[in-house]
Amino acid sequence: MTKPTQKKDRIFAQTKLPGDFVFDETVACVFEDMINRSVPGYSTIIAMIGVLAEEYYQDRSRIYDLGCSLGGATLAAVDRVDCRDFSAIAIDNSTAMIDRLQIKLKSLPKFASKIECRCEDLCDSEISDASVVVLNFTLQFIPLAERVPLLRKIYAGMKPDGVLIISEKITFPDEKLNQLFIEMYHSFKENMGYSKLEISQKRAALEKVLLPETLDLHRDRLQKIGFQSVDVWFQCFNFASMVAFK
Ligand code: GEK
Repeated sequence: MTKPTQKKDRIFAQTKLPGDFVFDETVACVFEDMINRSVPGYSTIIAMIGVLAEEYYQDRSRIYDLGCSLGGATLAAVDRVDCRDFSAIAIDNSTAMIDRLQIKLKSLPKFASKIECRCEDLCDSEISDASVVVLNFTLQFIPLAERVPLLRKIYAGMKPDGVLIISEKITFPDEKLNQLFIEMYHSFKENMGYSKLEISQKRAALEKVLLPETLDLHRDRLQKIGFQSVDVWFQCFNFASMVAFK
């Protein structure tokens, strides 16, 4: 069995024709490098998802990783609840991502039988008996009108005291702060080795598909749906991660 290789992200290094960003094979084969160099604090967030899963996973319940990509958050969570009898469901609508995750799981036999991979649109997914639900930089790609129905479905499928972890790129109502955090983020990306061309071409490709919202909007929406104790546990520039309890 050949392990899927991961390459350096050079997708936007040459001038490209305009087009929307898609999670295809080209992205899947550089994804680890791309997300680590593009999301400030990604490795910290992944590690802390493991810590939160260990704390809030309830016996005989399920862990859901919605928009799992290559399973970074799934594996961090299951690694921390490994001594308990768990079941995890990793969902993504990108065939390229799910195929790679399934191949990766073949080399991790102790987890393979306990992690179900589903290639489907998470807006159509069934969610039940969940004590830990992860939306790690996924909600931002869901059309705005589908976010409330999706979050309601997640809430309905969760057990009392279960935790939802939502990480997102965010926007700020104060235009000066918004600009400042975007500029700081672009400096971060330059420090991570991306050129100005790569940064601007990726930004243009994401413009219509990654739709960020404010932290206030996230908090209000989650509370209106019924979640309690909602707040941010991580923030760096225009990236944040929140917890919300049922
Ligand atoms: C991580 N959580 O490494 N249904 C299912 N999957 C979707 C949908 C949808 N409607 N829309 C987007 N996706 C991961 C990182 S990446 C974030 C998540 C990023 C999937 C999409 O295919 C992609 O794999 C993932 O959501 C977003 O912790 O690249 O910024």
